Amino acid sequence: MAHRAVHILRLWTASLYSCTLSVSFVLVTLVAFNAANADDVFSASHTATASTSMARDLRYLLYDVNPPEGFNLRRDVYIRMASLVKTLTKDGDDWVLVLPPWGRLYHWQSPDIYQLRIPWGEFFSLTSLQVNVPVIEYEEFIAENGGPFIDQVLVLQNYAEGWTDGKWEEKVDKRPCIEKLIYSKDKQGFYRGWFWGYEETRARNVTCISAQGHASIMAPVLQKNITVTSVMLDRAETLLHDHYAGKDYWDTRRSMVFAKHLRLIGDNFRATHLNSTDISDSTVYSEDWTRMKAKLGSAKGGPYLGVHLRRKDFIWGHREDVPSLKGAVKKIRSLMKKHKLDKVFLATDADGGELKELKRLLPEMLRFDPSIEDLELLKDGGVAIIDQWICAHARFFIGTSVSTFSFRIHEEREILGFDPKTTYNRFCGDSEKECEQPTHWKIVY
Ligand SMILES: Nc1nc2c(ncn2[C@@H]2O[C@H](COP(=O)(O)OP(=O)(O)O)[C@@H](O)[C@H]2O)c(=O)[nH]1
Ligand SMILES: *[C@@H]1O[C@H](CO)[C@@H](O)[C@H](O)[C@H]1NC(C)=O
Ligand SMILES: *[C@@H]1O[C@H](CO)[C@@H](O)[C@H](O)[C@H]1NC(C)=O
Ligand SMILES: *[C@@H]1O[C@H](CO)[C@@H](O)[C@H](O)[C@H]1NC(C)=O
Repeated sequence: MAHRAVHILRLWTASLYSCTLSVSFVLVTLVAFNAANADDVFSASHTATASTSMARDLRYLLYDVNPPEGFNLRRDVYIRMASLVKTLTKDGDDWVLVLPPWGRLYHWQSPDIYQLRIPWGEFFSLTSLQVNVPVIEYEEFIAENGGPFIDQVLVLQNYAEGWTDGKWEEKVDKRPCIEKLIYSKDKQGFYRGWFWGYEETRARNVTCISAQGHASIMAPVLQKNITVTSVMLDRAETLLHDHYAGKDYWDTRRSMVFAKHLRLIGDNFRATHLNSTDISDSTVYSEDWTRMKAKLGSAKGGPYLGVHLRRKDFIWGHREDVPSLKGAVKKIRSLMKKHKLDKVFLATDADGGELKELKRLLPEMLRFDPSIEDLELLKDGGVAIIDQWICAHARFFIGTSVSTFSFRIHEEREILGFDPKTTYNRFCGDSEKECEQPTHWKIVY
């Protein structure tokens, strides 16, 4: 429990610091921030402690993802790992999923902000996640495990020979590592690696596994071949979904409730700038995700157009399916007119120069633009979530082609009960011939 207390203390200090320094959002929000986190932290700790003392053979599944992958693809990999844990526990074994701390993400570029070793509780509601599968934060794992040691790291990779005979089949085999290991042995014979910035973490053993198939293909390996207590799957994105958009997928997705303080800040922005409240917009949210079962078309949404305009690496490749700023603004204006909306909320990762140009082309656009003090508190991940939350409550939404950031907004709107016509829309490239619109994935309850 000790480090938990420290964690809470740290959050308090951060908040107080922010209050005195900045004209922060709303005091109420900050208080809620602490309450939400403290709540989550205690219950997580409680659950895990209870299970350790009772179960004889509690085992830990850790995982990490290819470093360049962004926040929202990582959220998708979580769903695959949760699915694997469900398979493992179905067979009567006691497994807990250790949440990989957030940090050093390629897109989190706000300068001079400490963004390392961020626990999941800062972005998601841990109590909500735990209703779905047993999860704990990494620091809790260290405490329960008696130190920063991971028994076995399995580096997942494809097959060196590719698909044999061009035929797809599900398989998993112990194989020599194809790429150079990003782990190295220290003087004591332990393996050192990135481990989310926890320099003191060590692995006792690292081996490579070629895997081709859905996440649960790893279950027999983890049950039979490997008997140690803690196993980490690195490059976990190698594994596919057990059943994309099936009930299990949606259960996990629905359990990924954003942390309350972030939702409150988003709601406050909606109320202040967009005349949008849950009651008037029919988007009433239940804290308990298992009770959220809104009928499609029941949500009305706030009187604004929600836009996710992905830039940066999406335009550097001169992709055909991404519009110019001019093209995007033209589409935004036409949608505002068509849906009789005079407000537009824009979420974007556009850089300084592009933002200036956007402001010139679309002076009335509203953005969530935190002060540096608020950014320190929320971090790039929190700001991204607030952007997504506001877009998720718009009467009409348009996103960017194949952006997982946009996909996660689609899902959030599906959960809230929006008519699919208002959700599954994307910008087309200026000269894109066949501009296929995103697929509607219905929730399976
Ligand atoms: N706040 C904010 N961040 C964004 C936005 N678009 C992209 N980003 C950042 O860029 C990252 C994009 O990576 P990812 O989430 O994997 O989505 P994808 O690359 O669009 O599929 C996000 O995680 C954010 O950090 C946006 O509209 N608002
Ligand atoms: C697991 O063990 C079985 C039986 O000993 C063996 O055939 C198989 O190759 C092993 N799989 C891996 C991935 O090590
Ligand atoms: C490392 O793990 C592999 C695969 O589980 C195992 O075959 C090997 O014996 C282990 N090495 C050590 C030194 O424990
Ligand atoms: C805000 O929305 C309500 C309906 O929900 C409407 O009656 C009111 O006129 C709106 N206020 C403004 C300032 O647009």
